Amino acid sequence: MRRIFSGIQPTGNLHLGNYLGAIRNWVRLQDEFECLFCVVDLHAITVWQDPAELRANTRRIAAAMIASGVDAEKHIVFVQSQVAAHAQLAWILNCVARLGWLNRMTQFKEKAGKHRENASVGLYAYPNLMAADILAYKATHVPVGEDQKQHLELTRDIAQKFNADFGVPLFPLPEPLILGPATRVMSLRDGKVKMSKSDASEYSRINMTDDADTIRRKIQKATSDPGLLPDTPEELEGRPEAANLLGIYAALADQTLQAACSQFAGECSRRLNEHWLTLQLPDSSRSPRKCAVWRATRGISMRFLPRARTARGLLPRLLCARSSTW
Ligand code: AQP
Repeated sequence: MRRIFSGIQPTGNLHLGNYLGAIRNWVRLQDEFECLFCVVDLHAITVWQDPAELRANTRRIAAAMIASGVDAEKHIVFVQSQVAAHAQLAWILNCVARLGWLNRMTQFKEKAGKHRENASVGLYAYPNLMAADILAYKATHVPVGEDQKQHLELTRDIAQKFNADFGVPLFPLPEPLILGPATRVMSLRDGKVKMSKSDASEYSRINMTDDADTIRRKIQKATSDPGLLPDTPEELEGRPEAANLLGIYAALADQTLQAACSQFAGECSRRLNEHWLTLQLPDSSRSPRKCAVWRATRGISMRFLPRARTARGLLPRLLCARSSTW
């Protein structure tokens, strides 16, 4: 069975990076795989979120997924915190993963920055929860952007160690699916920084809810260098902004980076940006305002979790440990 699990945090508006790095690939893979697509709100709260905003964003992200073409009738679209198996398995995996492994995670270093001592424990253990998300459903493939590759490798290490420690071939080792010419879309203000929902500058990203005028303004203001565009991708070395703009164009025009280089060789970036504007972006402003229907995933994860518990030596789950004096 080939099964996909992938998720997005409800930390703000979806942007072009989320679309090209993740959602567009989800939509394209839907016919080949059984899919679970998740709004990962437990990941979002590893950094501060306003509660009302988080609730609204959770619905908004699910609506944007559906507006982008995710088929919620055929596949499972759900909210992470509504399925207890994620947190339960994450704790078991916290006890499998090694501190040395987590210490190598670059995303924690980037997100915690200079204030490492003030970061939440959740932010540090984030990759173990991501491993639980994937392994709870025995997913075989995980479509992600380049930024999540290291976390996927960690998931494979955790699965391998669990299987070896307890002598059970319980978890398959999931394969990352990192597809297309824009697997790491960079900020429109700084080609060395990833396009991100939480970047303070609105001009750093194109949101999927931006209207045509806003997109035009953002592209016109996008940072580039004064050099002419080269013939080959290799010549983009050391030119992060030009590489980013060409990569995005190639992805949106559904062509290779080499084809985009050939098309714009000898032109300035401004000329490339004019072409950008003729390309179709997904319009998630047409998405349903409210997305209240989640197909429960309990059927899958609850059947499977007891086997992980038993392998680990834990007794069966009680629904609630309740005292009669409550
Ligand atoms: N810039 C990007 N280029 C390509 N892919 C990207 N993804 C995110 N940013 C880019 C992919 O989108 C999926 C969902 O990501 P996420 O929302 O769960 O977390 P993130 O990677 O931390 O995204 P952001 O936008 O940077 O959120 P904040 O600012 O809240 O941290 C993943 O598959 C990711 O690879």
